[in-house]
Amino acid sequence: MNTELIRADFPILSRTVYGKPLIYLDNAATTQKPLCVLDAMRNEYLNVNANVHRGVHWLSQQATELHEGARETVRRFINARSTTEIVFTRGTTEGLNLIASCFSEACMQKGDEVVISTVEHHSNIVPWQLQAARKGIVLRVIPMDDDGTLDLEAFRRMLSQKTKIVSISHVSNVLGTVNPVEDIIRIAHQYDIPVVVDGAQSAPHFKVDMQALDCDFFVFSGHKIYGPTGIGVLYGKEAWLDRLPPYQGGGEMIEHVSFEKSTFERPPLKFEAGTPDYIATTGLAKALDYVSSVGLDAIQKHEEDLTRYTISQLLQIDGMRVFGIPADADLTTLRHDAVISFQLRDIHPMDMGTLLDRLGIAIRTGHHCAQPLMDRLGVLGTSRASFALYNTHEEVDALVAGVKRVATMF
Ligand code: C6P
Repeated sequence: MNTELIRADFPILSRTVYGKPLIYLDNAATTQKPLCVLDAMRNEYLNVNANVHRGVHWLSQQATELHEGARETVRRFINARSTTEIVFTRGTTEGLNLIASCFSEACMQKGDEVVISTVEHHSNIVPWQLQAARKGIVLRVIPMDDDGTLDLEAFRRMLSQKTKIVSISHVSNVLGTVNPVEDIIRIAHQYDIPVVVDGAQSAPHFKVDMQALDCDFFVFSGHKIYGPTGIGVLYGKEAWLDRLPPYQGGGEMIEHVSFEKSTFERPPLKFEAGTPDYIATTGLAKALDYVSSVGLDAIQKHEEDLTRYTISQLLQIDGMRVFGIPADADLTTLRHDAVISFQLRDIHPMDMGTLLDRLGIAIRTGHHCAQPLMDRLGVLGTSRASFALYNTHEEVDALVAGVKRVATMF
């Protein structure tokens, strides 16, 4: 993988901040966009813009072709069986809200349980809590050990007749740990319990294959995979999508409407009320093609190299704690996603982030929308560096040098 060539596709990476080269290490929050994505979206506005699914006219047909072509690109990217299993959403958060709302309406009664885990992002906690308040459903939480490993035995013991669904992140956005979703899906399916996988932090970093994974739902965001903001994907097995009620009502999700009664389209349109962000779906498809052209295996290898290198360098600093790493971990083979959370002595993450920023280094600090996980770790927040395909070893060296410099200030 030629990182230099790749960086040329992302003009923002050559800008400076405070007169210093930008070192962008906040990719778990959002990634930068390659020119091809921006060009595709601009071209559609300039040359093809028309509402989709509605017009007999030429432009509308062209726009619809691009939009439905994007659905096929997504299908291929995650190896779903059919485009009917691909619902466009505004992002991971909307996908999870949709499932929590529609699933609990159709399939849950008071006292029924949903299983989540300690490492979940708020997006996979709060939507279920909203349903808990409305319907009296109960949240059960898989515990983790101090390294961030989920306790599968506790998970197994948690399952009962009352368990109606399991909703779990593929990769922790704080720890970078890759959760054993294959095991979780296999165990849940032994009890006929469907599983939702939050793929916000996995889909951008390694191959996800819906047919191999066999999860019932999978969600991710376009903006974390080099695509535009405001677009995301909900994959759902056809049988489940058929069974769930619509999420919102409006144009294009109906079959027939009268004042007495409406009937609905089949999935995916049933879940896509109103004019979709068809410019963003074009951008997303371009981003996925871009990722595929570089190759997810190459991206994964590059990011794993960077991650292992960063962890080993950080751990050489006195008083450094890196979260989500077993004490006896072999750093040369550690399976860890491109997210590293750390804490240096008692230096406040906000100070760390602010001082690194003055060196041109963008990291994220705080609770990362995972407050229950912060409680479990016994911290108020962490400093977090996260990588994308365009980051380099030189940038890691700058980060480590920056952290060491901050260390001397306290
Ligand atoms: N995490 C981060 O900096 P949206 O905002 O809908 O695109 O994604 C929500 C979301 C859901 N699940 C996981 C595992 C996530 O990491 C995120 C987004 C960002 O960690 C923003 S808080």
